[in-house]
This record gives sequence, C-alpha cells and structure tokens, in this order.
Amino acid sequence: MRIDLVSIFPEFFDVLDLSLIGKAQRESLLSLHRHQLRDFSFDKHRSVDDTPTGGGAGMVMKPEPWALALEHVLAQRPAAEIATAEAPRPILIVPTPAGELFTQRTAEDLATAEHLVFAPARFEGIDHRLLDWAQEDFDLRPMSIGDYVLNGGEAAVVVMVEAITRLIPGVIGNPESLAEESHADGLLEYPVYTKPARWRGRDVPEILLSGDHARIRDWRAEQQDVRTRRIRPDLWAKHVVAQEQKLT
Ligand code: 6GU
Repeated sequence: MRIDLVSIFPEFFDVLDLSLIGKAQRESLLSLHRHQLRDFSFDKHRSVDDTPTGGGAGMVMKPEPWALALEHVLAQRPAAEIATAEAPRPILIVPTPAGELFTQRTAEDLATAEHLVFAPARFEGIDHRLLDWAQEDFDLRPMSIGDYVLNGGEAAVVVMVEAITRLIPGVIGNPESLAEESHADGLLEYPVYTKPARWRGRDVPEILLSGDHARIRDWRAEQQDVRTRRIRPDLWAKHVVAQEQKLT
C-alpha cells in the first residue's frame, strides 16, 4: 500500500516511523510519503490560507496549493498504478468533523486499497471547490474520527493510518489477535489476565486456570456480552439486530 500525507505539519507524522508501522515500512509492506503543503504555495509568504468569502471568523485554506500538491502526488505514482481504465482511483481522505464516521468497518475496507492520500486541513477547512475538483481523479472520502473537535486533521490521520495499516496482511505478527480484539465482531473484548494467578490478594478468574477450553470460550463470550451491554448499549443494540437477522 502507498500512503501520501499532505500537510503544513508533515513532521506530525514522524510517529508513524515507530513500532509496527515503522517496521512495515522497512519491510516494504507500506510506503509512506509526506509532503509539505507550503511547497506548493508560490506567494512571498508561502501562505496557504485566506479570509472566508462572505465573512465570519477564522481563515480558510486556499484551493490552489492543495490542487498543485495533489497533482504532484498523482504524477509521482509508479507507471503501473497510473489509471488505466480498470485501475482503481486513489482514495482521498479528508479529515473533518463533518465527515462520515470512521469505524473498524471503514478501516477494514480501506486496508484493501492500493493507494490512500490524506489531506488534513488546518484553520476552518479547505475551499469547498477543491473537493469538487478532486473528485475527477480521486475517490473522495470526508471522514470524522468522532464527535469532538480537533485543531487540525493531522491527529485524526495518525489514528486512521494506524487503524488501517495494522490490518494489512503481514503487519501484525499474530493475525489471530486481530480476530479476537474489540470491534472485530462488533462487541468489546473480554478482560485479559497473565501470571501470577494471585497478585496483591487478587485472583485470576478460576475458570481460566481450568484448562477447559470450551468453558473458557463460553466465559469469554459472556464477558463480551456483559461488557458491551453495560459500557456500549449502542453497540449492543446493533449486535442484537445483526444476530436476529442471521437467524432469519
Ligand atoms: Cl477527522 N478532524 C478534525 N479537525 N476534527 C475532528 C475530526 C477530524 N474527527 C473528529 N474531530
């Protein structure tokens, strides 16, 4: 997978060189390319923002530096990837609290893509005409990571890139851990324990020491249900509907 990150703070993405995502890059499972948006602004101050047309608070990102940066990204693609009729278009993810909610399902879907481009904005957002323009060459996906406001899209990009890339085959050492974690099956994960069996007067649930794998599996499933009902009634309601649909 190729990922391009365009931002006025490309250093923000240095964290993606750490740990498993860094290793995935060194193993060529993933290639990350950072771009400084200001390199595509050609006025004296390399400015990328201007006042909002129609008035109002804050500043709006100008469309032209974004268009030049995205054209640069398109031109950099290896020849084999450049759109022949069947080749999939790059997906352009624009982080915004006004976007579609990014979930584990979104991450699973995007993990199969060849080429993702992230365009995190600062200020009040990007001139809307840029988004119309970009649809000629990209599959446009405005995305929010939750119902709260960040100062800019960069932190959201780090979240999305981590959630997506860990699903690329080979990035996580033990793929079984992906199947068992929270949200994989629409429920929260069961509680986990390690040695010693008694720690500061607290015991591991006895069943986990029983060696009875069928009962352990049932206990864990029940813990998932109990937790999800209590902590995330919204997820539980969806789960119940999905189970009913499976039965009919
Ligand atoms: Cl994707 N961007 C910004 N700026 N704020 C957000 C967000 C994204 N998702 C939730 N809040």
